[in-house]
Amino acid sequence: VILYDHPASANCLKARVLLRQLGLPFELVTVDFFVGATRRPEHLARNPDGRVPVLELDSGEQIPESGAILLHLGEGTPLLPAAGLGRTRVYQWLFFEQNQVEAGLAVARFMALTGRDKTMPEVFADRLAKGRGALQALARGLADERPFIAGDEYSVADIALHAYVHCGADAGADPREHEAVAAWLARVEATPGFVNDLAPIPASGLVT
Ligand SMILES: N[C@@H](CCC(=O)N[C@@H](CS)C(=O)NCC(=O)O)C(=O)O
Repeated sequence: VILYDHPASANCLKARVLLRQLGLPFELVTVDFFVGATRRPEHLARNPDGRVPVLELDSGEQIPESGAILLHLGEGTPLLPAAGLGRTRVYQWLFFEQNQVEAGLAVARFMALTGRDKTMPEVFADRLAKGRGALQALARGLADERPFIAGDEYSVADIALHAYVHCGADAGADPREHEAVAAWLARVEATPGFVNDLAPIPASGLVT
């Protein structure tokens, strides 16, 4: 398989973590969104929404959206429960990740690390508040003392949430202020084969 990727994207990190934990061989192709490469025709043909990650299967089929990639690769593995309430819990947290964590914390972090917090302070404050709310919700979700977010077993929902939660302090929202979140992050990072190779945002991403 090919992963159309960017090393500084935590949405892409989700797919890299799962591919490695499943021991699947893959080729990484960087699509540099800092120079507009995600919006060129060849990438829009892979993903109508013009973003990474996109997973290309050996059949040539292409799968955009980090959550869809996790679900596709997780099928039939211990990281995705069989259909039923267990799987529904995984969906619950995957949708939460996209609506609250990705749209709040991830955007606030990107803005803070690229100087857009200064050029668009009201947008930044809004996204940061949303991100802080997401961390509080996650802490409540972990308060039942089960080890992982969807229950007793590590799942693709943990991989999805880890991506932008673990680096929330970059946005000014430290996830480790919540004891339950800190302990969960440590458990996720200790799962076999977990590699966090999220790269720093390149200088070309900074607003001048
Ligand atoms: N909902 C998508 C979001 C993907 C996304 O926002 N990707 C960013 C990088 S983290 C991107 O490709 N941005 C470039 C662009 O918008 O052109 C997912 O979860 O995969």
